[in-house]
Amino acid sequence: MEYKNLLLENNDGITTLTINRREALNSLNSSVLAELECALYELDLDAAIKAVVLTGAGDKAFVAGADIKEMSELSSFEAHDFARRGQRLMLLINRMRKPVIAAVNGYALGGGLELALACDFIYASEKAKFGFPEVGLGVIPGFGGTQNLARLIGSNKANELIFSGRIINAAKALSWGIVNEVFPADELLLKVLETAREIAGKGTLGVAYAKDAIVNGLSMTKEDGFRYEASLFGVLFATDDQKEGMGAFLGKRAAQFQGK
Ligand code: DAK
Repeated sequence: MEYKNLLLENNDGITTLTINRREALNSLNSSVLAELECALYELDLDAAIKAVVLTGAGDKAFVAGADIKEMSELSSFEAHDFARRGQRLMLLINRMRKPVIAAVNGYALGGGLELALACDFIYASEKAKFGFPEVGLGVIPGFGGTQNLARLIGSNKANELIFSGRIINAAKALSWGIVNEVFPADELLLKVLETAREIAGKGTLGVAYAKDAIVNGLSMTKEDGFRYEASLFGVLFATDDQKEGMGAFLGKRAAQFQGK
């Protein structure tokens, strides 16, 4: 499919998906949301793709939030549709079998931070900036931001960021545990791709099931989570990937996983 607002680049089983709306700091309008949903859905179905990197075009913004211009003119029905589309996208990233890594190269505000938080983890450039300006616009984060941020860093820090609408820099986001690592701007994509390649070399189904166990286990009691983990662990013993992984270890050779 042809995309107006996205750039896709595939290298060795890793797709870099770049949101490309520089004139509006890559902000999310309904057409970007629809394209992202479509692209991620297709990537999830593509057996050749092992990991996805999500980033923003240019050196200023990852995503500067929802498109305020478009949002300000929405009818109630359209706002409902916009919310459902955004929430579907965040849930899709959670449900995807492939890891999705956010490479935050500049502003990640509002819906942009929500998009990054929906990814499996975040690497950032030293120029990155994070915040939830929503309360200053008279609303609250609506694409899962209150839930994902509080689960990630605890409610005290999430409260401070969301109630104040303050914008924090990459160093602070690192110390608060929002991002895993910070790199100089010109190294960010290289470092993200390095990690993506490392993941892509592991058991495809192992990575998919580990993601499933973590994402779904978070909303379970610990005992239910343990039970769920044990079931997925057991299922993996019916796969070629498990036989290949353990066989390669015992045969002292590199494993070649097929994702089946
Ligand atoms: N939307 C539309 N256009 C935007 C934009 C945005 N979010 N952010 C920037 N732009 C546009 C600017 O209007 C400007 O366009 P022109 O004037 O050149 O035509 C261009 O991008 C460059 O921006 P600036 O000139 O402002 O650049 P600066 O370096 O001076 O400032 C900035 C950068 C990021 C600090 C500033 O642009 C800014 O404050 N942007 C807005 C940040 C923001 O408040 N974002 C929205 C957060 S609220 C929902 C669920 C979720 C959401 C909504 C609904 N439902 C459940 C219904 C999410 C809401 C949000 O994301």
